[in-house]
Amino acid sequence: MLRINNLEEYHRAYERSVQDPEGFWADIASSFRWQRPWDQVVDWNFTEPNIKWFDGAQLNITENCLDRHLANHGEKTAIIWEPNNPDEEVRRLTYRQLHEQVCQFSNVLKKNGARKGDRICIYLPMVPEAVIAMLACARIGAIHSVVFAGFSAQSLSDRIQDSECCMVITSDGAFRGNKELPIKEIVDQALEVCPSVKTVILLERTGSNVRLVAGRDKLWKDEMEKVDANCPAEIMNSEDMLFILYTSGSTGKPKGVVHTCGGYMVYTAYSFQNVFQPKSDDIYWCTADVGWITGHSYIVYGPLLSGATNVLFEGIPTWPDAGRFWQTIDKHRVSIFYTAPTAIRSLEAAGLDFVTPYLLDSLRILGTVGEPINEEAWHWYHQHIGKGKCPIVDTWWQTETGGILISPLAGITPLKPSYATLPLPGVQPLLVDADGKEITGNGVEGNLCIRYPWPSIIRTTYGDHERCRINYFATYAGRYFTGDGCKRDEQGYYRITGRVDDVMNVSGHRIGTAEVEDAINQHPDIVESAVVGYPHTIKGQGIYAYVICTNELADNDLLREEIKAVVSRVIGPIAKPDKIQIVRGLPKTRSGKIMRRILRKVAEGDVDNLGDTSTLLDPTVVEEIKKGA
Ligand code: 7RM
Repeated sequence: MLRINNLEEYHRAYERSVQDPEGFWADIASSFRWQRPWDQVVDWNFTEPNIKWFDGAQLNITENCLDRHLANHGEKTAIIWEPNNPDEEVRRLTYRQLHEQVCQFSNVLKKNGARKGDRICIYLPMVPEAVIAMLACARIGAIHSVVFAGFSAQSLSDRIQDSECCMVITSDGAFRGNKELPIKEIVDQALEVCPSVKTVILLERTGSNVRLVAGRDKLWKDEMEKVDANCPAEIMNSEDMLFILYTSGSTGKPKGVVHTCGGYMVYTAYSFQNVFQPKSDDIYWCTADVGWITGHSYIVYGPLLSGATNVLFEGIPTWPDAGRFWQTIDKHRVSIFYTAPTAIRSLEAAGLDFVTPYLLDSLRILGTVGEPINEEAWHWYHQHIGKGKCPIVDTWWQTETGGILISPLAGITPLKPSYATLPLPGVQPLLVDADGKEITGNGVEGNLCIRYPWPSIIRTTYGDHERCRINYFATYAGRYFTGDGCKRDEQGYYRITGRVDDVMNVSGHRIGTAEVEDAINQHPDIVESAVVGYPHTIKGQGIYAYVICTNELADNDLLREEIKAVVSRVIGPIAKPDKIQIVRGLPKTRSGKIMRRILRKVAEGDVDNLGDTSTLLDPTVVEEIKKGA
């Protein structure tokens, strides 16, 4: 693995990755275990798009995550599981134990009819079995589709149906702070409309009473007893699908982003090692959920490929109190800590009394991901958590990029608060204007594109390649378009300023405005709605909904509560609007398009700078909206 050790090596690696990308990536890839070498390093065009990395090569990613480590550090701890309740016992799994569990559960999957290429849905809380289930799928060549266990039954069934999963791996319930979620009930409800699912494997986590459907539902522990732990890894082609992960776009329902085996393996390991610069005795903790891409790439694959020791956290940052993160860092002597700006801001707001009881002296490196970090939060994190001595890696990337594309390398790249700084070697960013013309030079701002593929770039959106083309490759011909706005400062450092499309980022969660509108419109009293994001001090963005009702209602507050309940039921609590304004009309152009720019301005409270409203069909609606804001 080509590990960069200083700034000069970074510049040299970067230069080589541009001059000779194939040689560069071939060298990196050569440090993995392949069953057969590749015929070609990369073969690509961004027109169809058709992108292949290490084509012709054969491998299994789990041999690289597990088997490869057994000879020299099988007894090293792979996972330290910190339960929701700090008084419950911690679980530890060595690489050898994890390997054994994964092999055994792979046999459970096979015994229940799962085969290479089948899609398997995983809907689990943050327990070691979530990691075991993902790796077991990968071991037998089944494609995992992890759904965050905070999503509703409808969101779950949409995802299961879209990729026709044959199996769901889930639990009875989930502990989240002082709440207990009825996971199995949600699955049962979802499966009423999912005929493709023949088997449910149920992990007992909370011990709550659940109904088992005869012939369909089987207990994890019973199934494990029926099989042994000997399971050779399925031989996969480099471009075989590894997983599908659903993410929100600017239109329609969430789409299934597809990642494939070889390139994803090479890039997650490479980026993990270079961004976080882990040493063999580091304790690494990424606070994301495995239901998001951050959990896939930087809890499961990147760290395990690198033989790291990984903390897996079941709980939430604010329970039993807002000191939970800091207490847990001391408890496990965490040295690399990776979290989201929204968590930092909410813990900052809780006050230093929750921080000062803890030493935090094990920390060496800090990271952030998911949304822009404001300077204020950056300094608080740096000073009060890192005690002024830990570099912060502000890592920019996306579900579609598979791994971190722009970030400092810890301890190597000079930092600049709120800047993701420089691209990793192999990543070629460019800024374009609205017409797609490249903006060259420094001290500029534009839309962020990438001009050359990297190994973990999205391959397709499941079942709908055209959508992948339109979303990412058609806006600017020959470029991958990220959907983000971006500044490049005088020094050439990048700062991602946020989405330029109709995707919101609420507490680091990606939510499409269209999805929320569709959910709101399910309320019987709503005729039409328009949703925009607005600046929110803790969440980064809040959700602002403008709604038109069928007729005047007696109780508007009741309506607001009902709308929130509908959105929770249809999507999940993370998509609940923060503000709901009842309006009589929406600002539309003569062609019927909603002018979201105006709605965003009003939601921001900037009602005096609405810009040109002359193309509006009925300018009086704007006056009314301004008054009602
Ligand atoms: C990893 C992840 C992707 C969107 C992306 C950005 C935003 C992510 C940063 C960031 C500023 C960052 N995947 N984003 N990281 N914005 N600075 N360091 O979050 O698919 O869920 O979201 O998140 O807008 O396009 S994601």
